[in-house]
Amino acid sequence: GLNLTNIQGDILIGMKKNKELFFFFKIQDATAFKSHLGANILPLITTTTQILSNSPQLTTLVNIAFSQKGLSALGVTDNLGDTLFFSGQLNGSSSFNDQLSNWVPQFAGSDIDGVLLLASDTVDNVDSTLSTIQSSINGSISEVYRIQGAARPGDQQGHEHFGFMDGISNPTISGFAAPALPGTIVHPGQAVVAPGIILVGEQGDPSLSSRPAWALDGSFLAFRQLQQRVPEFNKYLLDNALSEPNFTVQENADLLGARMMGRWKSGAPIDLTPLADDPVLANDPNRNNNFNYTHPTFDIKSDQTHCPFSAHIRKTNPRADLAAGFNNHIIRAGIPYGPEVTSDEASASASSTDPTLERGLAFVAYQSSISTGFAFLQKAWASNANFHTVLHLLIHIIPFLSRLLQLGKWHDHFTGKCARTDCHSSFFFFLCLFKIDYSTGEDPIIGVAAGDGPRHPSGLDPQNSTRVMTIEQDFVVSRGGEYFFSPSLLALQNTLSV
Ligand code: N7H
Repeated sequence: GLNLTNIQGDILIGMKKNKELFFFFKIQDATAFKSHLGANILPLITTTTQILSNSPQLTTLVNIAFSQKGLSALGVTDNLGDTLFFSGQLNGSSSFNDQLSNWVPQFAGSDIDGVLLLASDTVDNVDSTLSTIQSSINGSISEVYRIQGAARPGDQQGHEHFGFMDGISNPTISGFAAPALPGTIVHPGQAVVAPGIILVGEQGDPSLSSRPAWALDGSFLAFRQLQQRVPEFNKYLLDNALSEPNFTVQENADLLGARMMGRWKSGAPIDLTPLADDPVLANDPNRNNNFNYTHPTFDIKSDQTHCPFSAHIRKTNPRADLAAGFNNHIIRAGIPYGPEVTSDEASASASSTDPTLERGLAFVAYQSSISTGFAFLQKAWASNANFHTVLHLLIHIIPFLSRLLQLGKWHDHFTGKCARTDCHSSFFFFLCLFKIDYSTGEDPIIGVAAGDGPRHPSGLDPQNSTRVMTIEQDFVVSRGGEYFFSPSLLALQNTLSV
């Protein structure tokens, strides 16, 4: 079984507190820091077991993770077997279509050796734990940058800045669920993946053979500071409200937002409730994740009446769309940062240009391989306008081949009996294969087009699934980030602090 006292608490279950500080640091004195890491920080590190036992003395939860630079500074020469981690996020930034001019200078620099994650109910608790750590480690690390994350106030708690409930769907790993441990119950529809998809060195780790032994039960933490342009997002929804009959403009704007996300703001999945929000469904953990885009009498390869292919949650977890299954899973553990939208911002100007009002998501994803996890979801799925296009081609290629075998049925295709509605009008079948509107387009939430140009998601309009919408401006802007390794407690003790 898994050794849950050896696994840092944020990885499998999340620290789930209303305040979380990300304290990015540089190691100033490696020898001194190593001894403090073992003597002063290690005893404060919150394990998975401690979070599951919900022990009341856990006022502030503490986790720590290191960048490749940090491991090198500590004299660790082993290669952890993850090329993106090894080269650092800055080196790969162009492959995300990130604009470096938007990067926070500290992420674009070379000083970040590690990050302390401190989570608690209040900022005061977080600050006092940070000062305890700082005074005990005696200047052996210095602050490079910090992000104070905070759950949104009032009834928006648990919702991210666009207003959508977050943190509903995360995979769990096999061998973790235990009836006696309430936090580990598997809910209907939740993906259960091999432990090595999230934890390095465990069964199912795609690079199992290239890991140093001490890396066992660690996980790669992909951190991104993702700014959200909330007034611009809301304005786009209103300006481009859909045209469902008998809906008000606001209802048609909300519908567009729900179709971009794949969930209503409450969290109810549109695959189960396509045209109206359902807060009761949203709050039922046995139903709110129990869908996979299949429906009786429904062609999953073409039908977007329930959920568009381009919707954020369908792009980043295509569920039954990929019938053969896939190993591209991450566990998300982020938290919002920044202030609420002010009335000024929300009014006519609808712009978020004041840097003191920056808000967004302190995005955290855990996985055993950044290239099959976070980077794959972002690049191969979210930002890839053609993700799902392959599926569309397949549904044409397969009937095409089968028609070649049953020549008598060729006729069906040209007379409109082909399953694809948008194929009917097409006289020449092969032209249909190359029709540009088979492109699903980018994820309207987090997708970024090449050169940061306009995005063109399709499928958002339930009245016309081939309609392509143009989004000139990104609603989520990468302000940069870094890749870290969150080691096991044994590794902190026996490898990193000696
Ligand atoms: Fe996303 N959002 O509020 O708009 N995300 N996300 N995400 N996301 C999800 O199902 C959001 C980002 C995933 O299993 C929900 O738990 C925002 C990145 C995955 O069905 C909401 C940002 C990546 C899922 C948001 C952002 C992902 C998911 C629905 C950036 C990976 C689960 C709540 C500012 C590259 C999909 C839920 C599933 C869900 C939002 C970023 C991935 C509301 C605002 C960068 C895998």
